[in-house]
Amino acid sequence: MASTNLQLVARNPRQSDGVVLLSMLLVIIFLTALVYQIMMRHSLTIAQTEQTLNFDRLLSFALGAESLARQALHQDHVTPGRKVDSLQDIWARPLEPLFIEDGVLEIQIRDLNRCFNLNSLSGPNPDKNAVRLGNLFSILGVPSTLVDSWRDWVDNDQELFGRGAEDGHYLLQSTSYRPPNTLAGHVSELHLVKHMRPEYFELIEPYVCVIPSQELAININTVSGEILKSLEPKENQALIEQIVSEERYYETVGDLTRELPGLASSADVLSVKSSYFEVHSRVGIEDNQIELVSILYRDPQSGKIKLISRDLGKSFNSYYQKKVRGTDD
Ligand SMILES: [Ca+2]
Ligand SMILES: [Ca+2]
Repeated sequence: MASTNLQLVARNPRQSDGVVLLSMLLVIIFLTALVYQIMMRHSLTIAQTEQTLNFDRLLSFALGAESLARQALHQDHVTPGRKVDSLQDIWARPLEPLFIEDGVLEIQIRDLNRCFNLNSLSGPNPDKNAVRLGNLFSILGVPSTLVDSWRDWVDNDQELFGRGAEDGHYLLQSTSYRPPNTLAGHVSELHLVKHMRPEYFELIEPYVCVIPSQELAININTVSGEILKSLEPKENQALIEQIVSEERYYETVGDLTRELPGLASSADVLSVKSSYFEVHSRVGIEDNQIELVSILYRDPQSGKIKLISRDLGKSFNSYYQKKVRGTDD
């Protein structure tokens, strides 16, 4: 009797239609999920491709800006009569933003011989430069113990200098690391040295740089008063301030040391030309933007430009954005 009922149930047309409908629904759901997955993958691929294309387009403009800066610096060198590098040079002046497609391109060129080369403490005879850096830190209100730790950071030994630190100190940190014990690669390495605090870095950063050279080479036509004072703290401070507040175009170092005789003992680190430059490029198209910092070396004889490094993602101090926002921040 029971088997008869089962046969009746199995043969029930409504039940049979229900099973078919359910099967079709499952197939439809499966196909919908498959199509959705394919579409999602397709959309993701499109988004990734679009992102890559946007980045490539922005990078192309930034590299174009770098090429423009290279050309300007080379042209500046080979133009007859241009004996010195000064803040009056075309490359040193703020450039108006260039409007491109749906965006804007900005370029700023900064002379790296205007600042104190922190790598000048890594040479075989860093004593004089360490004293100069200590004087600068004192002027800026930063403890001179930082000079000791920076000196140990870049010198090629493991002997502690003053209140500095070597491997023994850094390996005991919660995240252990080692000093390079050679030329530093970036000014941000200051954050890693013993005695450093963020507020000190803010004070120091505008006056120092990291050049791939052990030499201290300061361009007297672009340097700040603070660095000139650090070379000889007993020199006439008011006269230094007056000199840097005006347009400068010294053709020889002697022209300056005649005015400031105290700086004659530092004449070997002074110059009227620059060899290292930092090119900041910012490209903004619609909601996308890229910032590129390129370090360039200009051969003082031939004027040939060599790329030292490129770095993406820097903070660009945009004159254009300030103007658009109407703020000075
Ligand atoms: Ca040392
Ligand atoms: Ca060392």
